[in-house]
Amino acid sequence: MTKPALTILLAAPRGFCAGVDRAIQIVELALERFGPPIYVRHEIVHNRTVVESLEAKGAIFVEELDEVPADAHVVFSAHGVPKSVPADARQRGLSYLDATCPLVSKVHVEAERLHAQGLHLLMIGHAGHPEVVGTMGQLPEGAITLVETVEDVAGLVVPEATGLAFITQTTLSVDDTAGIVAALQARFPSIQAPHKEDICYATTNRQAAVKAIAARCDALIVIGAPNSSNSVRLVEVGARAGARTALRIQHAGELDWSRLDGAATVGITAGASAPESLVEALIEAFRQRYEVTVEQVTVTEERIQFKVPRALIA
Ligand code: 10E
Ligand code: SF4
Repeated sequence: MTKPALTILLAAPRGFCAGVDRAIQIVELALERFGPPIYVRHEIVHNRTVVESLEAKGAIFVEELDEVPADAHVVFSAHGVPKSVPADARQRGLSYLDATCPLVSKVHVEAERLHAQGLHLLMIGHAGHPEVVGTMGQLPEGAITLVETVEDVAGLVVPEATGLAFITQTTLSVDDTAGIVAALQARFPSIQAPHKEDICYATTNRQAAVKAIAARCDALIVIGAPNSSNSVRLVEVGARAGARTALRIQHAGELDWSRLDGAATVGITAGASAPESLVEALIEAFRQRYEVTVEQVTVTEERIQFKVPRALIA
């Protein structure tokens, strides 16, 4: 039986960003340098394939420092940690490595700088996400107010007679955030914006690549974990930009093929924490069922790389 024809539009850039690459390298280098086990506080990045491959090499993932034995090495995840976490580690005499993405650390530094100027901060982000917990935890309790939606803006209660500034999570929807910022500026005309955009280059580029293919897609498939904020945003962006169906899967095995019935063009992308091997396996699964033509659509080339801490370089 002949297979039906299918065009795959492959979004580029997709998948690993420089911060994820660096964080994984930190765990791998720590395993080589100090030997297993290396403890990692929280999933190093939000992806089971990454976590399981590091576990196979001797990493042990925990949620809190009290699960780490006294003489162990521990790595903090790419999402960043509140100030209390390294303080706690020092107090317990633990050796720690911080795999926080430099672009998240940049927001941390910015929060401190704005706070030192006497400003009250509004953080645009998602409640409970580890990056938000980490960034809000750079300042004393009450110094930052979280804003999740445009609707939140009208009801915000902020200290009177204090200037305001806003910061954001790095992985937000560029368009939704612009809407929230506009609402903040309408209500608080003198609010200060970050020196440089907090939404990072990888988030911006992956969303732009999805927008470039979405209108041509009968279905858009995003590879990423349910707790991966940037991956979930890519599904929303794709649906809004015209993909007839937009869905997220962790790997090819999770795909419900019935959702692709009648599809002639399928878009594929991957969140910043999803390895390219998962994309390759998905394309291979398509090849089993369809006569596939792959067309890569590249909106920009990424060359950015971050250095790993010196202490890990032999
Ligand atoms: O849930 P997120 O998108 O923040 O995290 P992720 O691990 O899926 O992707 C990497 C993004 C980081 C570390 C946050 N800037
Ligand atoms: Fe860093 Fe952006 Fe990647 Fe987050 S998504 S780890 S901020 S480069």
